[in-house]
Amino acid sequence: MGRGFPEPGRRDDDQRVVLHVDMDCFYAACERRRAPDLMGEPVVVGMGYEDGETHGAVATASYEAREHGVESAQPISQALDVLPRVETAPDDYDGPVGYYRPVDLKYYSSVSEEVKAVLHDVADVVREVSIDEAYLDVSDRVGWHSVEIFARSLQGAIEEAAGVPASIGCATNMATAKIASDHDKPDGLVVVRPGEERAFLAPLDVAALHGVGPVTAGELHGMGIETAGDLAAADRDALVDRFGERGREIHAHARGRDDRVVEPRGRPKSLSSESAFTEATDDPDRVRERLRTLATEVTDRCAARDVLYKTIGIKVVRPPFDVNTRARSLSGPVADPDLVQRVVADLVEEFEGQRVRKLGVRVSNLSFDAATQAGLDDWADDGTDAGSDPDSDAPDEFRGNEPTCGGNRGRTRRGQTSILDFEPPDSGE
Ligand code: TTP
Ligand code: MG
Repeated sequence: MGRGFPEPGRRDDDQRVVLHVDMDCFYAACERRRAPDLMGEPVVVGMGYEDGETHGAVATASYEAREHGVESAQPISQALDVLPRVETAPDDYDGPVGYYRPVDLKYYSSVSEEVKAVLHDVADVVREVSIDEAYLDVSDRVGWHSVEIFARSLQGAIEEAAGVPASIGCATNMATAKIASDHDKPDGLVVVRPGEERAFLAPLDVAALHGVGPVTAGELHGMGIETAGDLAAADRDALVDRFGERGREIHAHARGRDDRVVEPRGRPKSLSSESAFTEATDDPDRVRERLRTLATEVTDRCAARDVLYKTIGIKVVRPPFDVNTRARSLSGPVADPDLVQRVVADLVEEFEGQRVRKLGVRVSNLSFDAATQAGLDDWADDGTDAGSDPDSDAPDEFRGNEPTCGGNRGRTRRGQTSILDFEPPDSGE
């Protein structure tokens, strides 16, 4: 605070809610997703571990493997020394063994797409940073009073949709959120509330700070500045003398300040909303009403982002897990909420009288150029099953936002859990 009025179009820092999402041992988690037997086992993903090979490095290791000293970027020979392969460990060896897998970037990218789709569904401002990392500005979606439950729900939604675990850091700025996401891995959730930044960072080594690489960290240590707390308390002018403009920057980061705005990068492939009934219903009015609400949520988000869509779909889940998707495509992209409502109402007709547990609305084949909007009268009906639509994603890629576990998840007005239903922040926070 004390920085005067926020610039137009941007909030005061104390009101911003920035999340940093970083997947836990991502490549290893992907391997576990397709081979659940590996759950709880030491898994190493890397190259060069086959017999006869000598070169290669560890891409990542599960936390169980890390306990034995295996880590990213380590020569694979070193990993094999401390954690021999289960397949080739000598008969008389009774130490720990690891499950080694080669890097399959194509598969990890596809899992990453599923994760990113969830992120785009819960936040309008998403900055994709790498295959397993993104920043979200969710200031318009959640206030500090409910950020923890929002982030827990997001972890649940990612796990449900993509089958891999994430750690999340929440703070008023990017630099602090990133450190927070790393602070309690795996499955970590660390919330640094406004005003707590400096105290949270103080005990950490300066090397943990954004902008402090190994060389700078060494120089700072040489100056007697070991922790972020030391750096925050150091004389800023002396830092500027030594490191130039960067001295000012790292001093600010050590104090938990970072003025960077979360600039969006990376685009969603689809936008969807889902919600579950507390108990399955066959009441057509309730089903239609719920779909209207979901369709409005989705088209509002499209409008906010200037997104056009070519395919409109619904998902109908009958108890217990019978997932049905239906979709229709236009010949060209449009942005037409009324049309979405009509199509959705049309598509759900075949389910009339059936018991429904969960519903979803999705638009896909997105286009981000408003100038490309086509006429509305030129429909191409895909038939009823989205699976037959070559442009359509597989049904299990339908993005939801309903967390899987109850307990500490958010309850909404309509009685079901949904992380899109959080109130905007209190103005005072
Ligand atoms: P990270 O997020 O750095 O690591 P991680 O997700 O494996 O583990 P953590 O729980 O600590 O976040 O990197 C993401 C992926 O990038 C990782 O799974 C594998 C790949 N990677 C490499 O291939 N080489 C490397 O040196 C590092 C650091 C990562
Ligand atoms: Mg990671």
